[in-house]
Amino acid sequence: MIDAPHAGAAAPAATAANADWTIDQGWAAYTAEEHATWKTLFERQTRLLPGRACDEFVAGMRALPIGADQIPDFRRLSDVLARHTGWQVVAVPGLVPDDVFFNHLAHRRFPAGQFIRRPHELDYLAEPDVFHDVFGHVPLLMNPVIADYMQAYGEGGLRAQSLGKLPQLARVYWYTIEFGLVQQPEGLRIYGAGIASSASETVFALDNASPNRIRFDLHRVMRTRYRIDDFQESYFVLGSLDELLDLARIDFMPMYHRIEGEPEFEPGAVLASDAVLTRGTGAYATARTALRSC
Ligand code: HBI
Ligand code: FE
Repeated sequence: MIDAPHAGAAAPAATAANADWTIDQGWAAYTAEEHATWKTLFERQTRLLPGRACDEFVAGMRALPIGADQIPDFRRLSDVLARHTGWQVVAVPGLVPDDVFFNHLAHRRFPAGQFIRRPHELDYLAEPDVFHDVFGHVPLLMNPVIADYMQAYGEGGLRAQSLGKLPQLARVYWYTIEFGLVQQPEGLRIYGAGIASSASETVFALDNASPNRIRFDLHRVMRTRYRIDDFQESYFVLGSLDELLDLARIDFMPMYHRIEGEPEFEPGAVLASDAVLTRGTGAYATARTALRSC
C-alpha cells in the first residue's frame, strides 16, 4: 500500500497514556499547517472518488461532519456515528497492539490516529494517521453492515489471537476493509480504506492493467499473503457489501481447521479455481521486483 499505510506486523510506535492506548485528540492544538495538509489530501481524494468509491462510502461521507477545511473533531464524528450505528471514534497515537485494537473494535470504538502525516510524506507513511483512519474508514462505519462486520472482526481477532490464527483472519480484514472492491450496478467500486485514502492506489486499483481482480472467496483469501508496502497484486471483489453480513456471523473455527496444512498463496497468484474478473498483466509488480533486485 502506498499512501495509506498500515497495520500488520509493525510495532506500535508511541507509549500509551491510558491502558487502552487512547489519548485526547487535542483538536484545538492542530496547527494551520496540519489543517492545510488535511485539506490537500481531502481535495485530492474528493476529486478522484466520484465514480470510483462505492455508494455506501459516499453516503457516509455526506452524512458526517468531514470537510476540506479542518481535520475533523472526533467528538463531533462520534455524536453522529453513535446515533446511526452506535460507533465512536477515539484518538490513539498510531498503531496500537493487536489486542488493544481488537478490544476497541469489539466495543464499537474505532481507534483513529491522532496525528497527520508531514507535508513531505503525503504519499507514503508507515502508520495509520488521521487522514487514513477518518477519511478512509469512518464513512463506512455509518453503514449498518460494515458497523457489525467491524465489531465482529474485533471479537474474532481476540479469539484468533488465542488460537494462533491471527495471520489467517488478518488477511480477511486486509482484503475487505482495507483493500476491498465491490461490484455495483454502475461498475466496480472501492470500499477498502487503504485504497480510498490513497490517491495513487485509487487509480491503480480500478484503472491499471497490472493487478488481478478476483471474485472474493473466503477460503481462498484466508490462504493469501499480502503486501503491506506496495500496491496490491490482486484485489478481491464482493458482489455486494451485504456479503460482509455472512462474514460477520460466520464461525471461523472450521475454516481455521480446514486450511491447516493447506498451501498458502503468494499475493499475485491466480488459481484455476478463481473467478477472475480481470487477469492482470503483472507489469507493475514485475517492474518493482526488477528495481528491488538491483
Ligand atoms: N492499530 N491504530 C491501529 N490501526 C490498525 O488498523 C491496527 C492497529 N493495530 C493492529 C492492527 N491494526 C492489525 O495488526 C490487525 O488488524 C491484525
Ligand atoms: Fe486502515
